Amino acid sequence: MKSTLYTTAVAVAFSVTKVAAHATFQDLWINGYGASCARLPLSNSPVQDVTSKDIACNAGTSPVSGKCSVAAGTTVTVEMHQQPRDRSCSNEAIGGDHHGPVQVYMASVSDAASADGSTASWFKIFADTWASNPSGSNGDADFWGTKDLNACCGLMNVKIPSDIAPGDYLLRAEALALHSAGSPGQGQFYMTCYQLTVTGSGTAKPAGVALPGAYAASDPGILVNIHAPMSTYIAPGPTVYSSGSTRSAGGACAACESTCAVGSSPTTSAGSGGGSGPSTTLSTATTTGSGSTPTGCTVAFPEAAKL
Ligand SMILES: [Cu+2]
Repeated sequence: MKSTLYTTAVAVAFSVTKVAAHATFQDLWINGYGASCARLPLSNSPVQDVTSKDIACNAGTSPVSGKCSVAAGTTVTVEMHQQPRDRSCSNEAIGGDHHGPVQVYMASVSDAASADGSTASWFKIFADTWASNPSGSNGDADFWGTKDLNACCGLMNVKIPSDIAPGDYLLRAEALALHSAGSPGQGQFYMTCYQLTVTGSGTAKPAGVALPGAYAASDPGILVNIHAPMSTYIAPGPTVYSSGSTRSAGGACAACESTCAVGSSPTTSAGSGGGSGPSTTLSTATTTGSGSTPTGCTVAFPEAAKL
């Protein structure tokens, strides 16, 4: 599939060959506004070597200049598509029966605009993994995080824990596609790191794990045949941090997952800002500093250039 070029920056970032079905996490929505603080992957190809540094923030990515400011406790929304900003809900966010868990991590860093994710300490803040489908006969028919992404046009809500200390963080969204994972090394990881500055008065500094380090190719959630009946699924990595959140696979789309669309009004969500923002296009949210603009982002994504 040929990708449409949107902006110079995005076009350059996605200029390599695309493969249908594969996908990338792209924009981040904060209080209903799109924000650009993603270290966009250079292609939509997966990372499969869990011992590679690429498992942290995808292959070949570099820090970007923007940081997204977000209050602790805010529910943000990550967005995945096969092609850059292909928001057509008729195209699956991640296609090709790429079923598997969606998990999100954070790592406290001194400067999100320069931090190396492969040396960071990651704690898991969110998981939407697997649930049995009583009317299905195998794992393919069961409920998965990636199916929720597809059902919600690529959007998934993730709460930033309320109690974490303010400061810079990397936020890492990960989808793991398990369609070929019955063979070693064939689990497909799709991840993007976002650069955040978290505000608030929390004090928690959750213990983390290393990526690479926390995953092994033989983990039961990575080396697994989902084409057979499944009675359980153990997602890779540590347990979700106590103030993090989980979502039951197969649940309904909610809040931004249902309402965040280009040109729509922002929906009020937890955290500050958002409630009375402009109702025109999201590009108006690029302006910061007035009372009606969101507090969520320092750089809004350039929808006007695209649409
Ligand atoms: Cu694939």
